[in-house]
Amino acid sequence: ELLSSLKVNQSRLMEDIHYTCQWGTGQKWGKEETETGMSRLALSDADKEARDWFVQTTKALGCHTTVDSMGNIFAIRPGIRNDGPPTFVGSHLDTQPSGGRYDGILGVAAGVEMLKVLADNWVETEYPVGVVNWTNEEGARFPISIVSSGVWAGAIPQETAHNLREVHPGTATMASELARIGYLGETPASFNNMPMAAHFELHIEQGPLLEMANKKIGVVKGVQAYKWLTVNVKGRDTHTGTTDLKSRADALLAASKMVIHSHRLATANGCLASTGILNLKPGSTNTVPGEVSFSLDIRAQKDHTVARMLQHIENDFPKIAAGEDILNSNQDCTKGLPCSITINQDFDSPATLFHPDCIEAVSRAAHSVLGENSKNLLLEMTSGAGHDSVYTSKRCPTSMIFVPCREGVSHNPAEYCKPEDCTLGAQVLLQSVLRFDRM
Ligand code: HGY
Ligand code: MN
Ligand code: MN
Ligand code: MN
Repeated sequence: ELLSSLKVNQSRLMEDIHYTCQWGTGQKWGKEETETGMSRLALSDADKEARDWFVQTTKALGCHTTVDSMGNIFAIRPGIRNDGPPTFVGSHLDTQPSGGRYDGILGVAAGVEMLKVLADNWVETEYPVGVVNWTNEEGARFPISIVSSGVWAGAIPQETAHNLREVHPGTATMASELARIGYLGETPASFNNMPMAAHFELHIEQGPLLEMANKKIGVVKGVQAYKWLTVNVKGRDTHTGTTDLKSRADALLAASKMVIHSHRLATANGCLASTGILNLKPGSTNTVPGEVSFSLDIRAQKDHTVARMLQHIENDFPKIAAGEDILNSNQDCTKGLPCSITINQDFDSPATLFHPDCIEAVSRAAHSVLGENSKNLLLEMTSGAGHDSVYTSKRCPTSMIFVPCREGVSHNPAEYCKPEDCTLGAQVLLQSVLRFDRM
């Protein structure tokens, strides 16, 4: 029927993506990478400008656009009836410090494109539809990922989020930066204040599965579990030229063994363990580092695998700090003095299963968009990355749509998704929303 013939406009969609990437530092990556790279940390000046664009654009398209106390921006296009909550599409405009132009940005731009298609065709949906930009999805600048959808869902206290301190240089907080750029809204971030009939998110896969299998659309059924820890190791600052190896409490040496051990544990338990932040003090060539803190990101399909990893870590890391030879490395590595250790759990996201109705809407939409050969072009999958959809799924029916990205690379300026794949994803997103609206 008429609604299934609505088409997203590929050149307009791609133009929006690249237009909004004038705000950020992608242009610093040299000619070739200018097409793909983007650095736009949450609540930076560049993020403010991208947000301003989102607010102005959605208002011009007839939306009622509001900002909550986490800086989440909700643009709502009225429906024929407005006595029920909107069906939202959402993602994020912030990026990694050395990110790409598709992670998050594609999902928001596809939402804006949906609004444009509806406006162009004078479509009235049964209920309102909305587009949401979630704040600090990446957790790169303020180190909890999907934090603002987490506050909206009531899973993370607002105070915890507002007090989050930036990783570099460590002076600003989320609250101070929200206020500084003018995005500290008055309405408390909550599903009570901003209820949703459903949440759909289009995203690049950020992994290689779709591309390897020659598939075009991932029907995402859930998201794997992940947990973030901060490990602090305390030794003793001493002179490198006068302190023999036996007499050192070298916090970095202990931390290094822990990082290697986490990798061994991950291999043994069939999961992932990664360290992306490493701070050492005092940071001097001729002082043995007396204090180290590092991040540990653990991910697995099953909650019990993550729980088992945590048990091993809590059991083994203090032993490594104390100098026990868990890694069997002391024969060729002088045993020094013991260090002390603390392990903090900063963030925990159990495995997520999306809602069957939304998965169904995406699957049907994908079949209708992909046509005859659709069976061979679809892949049902679980997301390796976290997404705001994890938290929306706690409060409303949710699911996601994945599109392939080149070599599965993401969180890297080389991240790339073909325009025709972006378009297919946006088309499936549009059709999913329309199907759900009439469900
Ligand atoms: O998966 C992540 O860490 C991020 O939220 N995308
Ligand atoms: Mn993302
Ligand atoms: Mn990301
Ligand atoms: Mn000296």
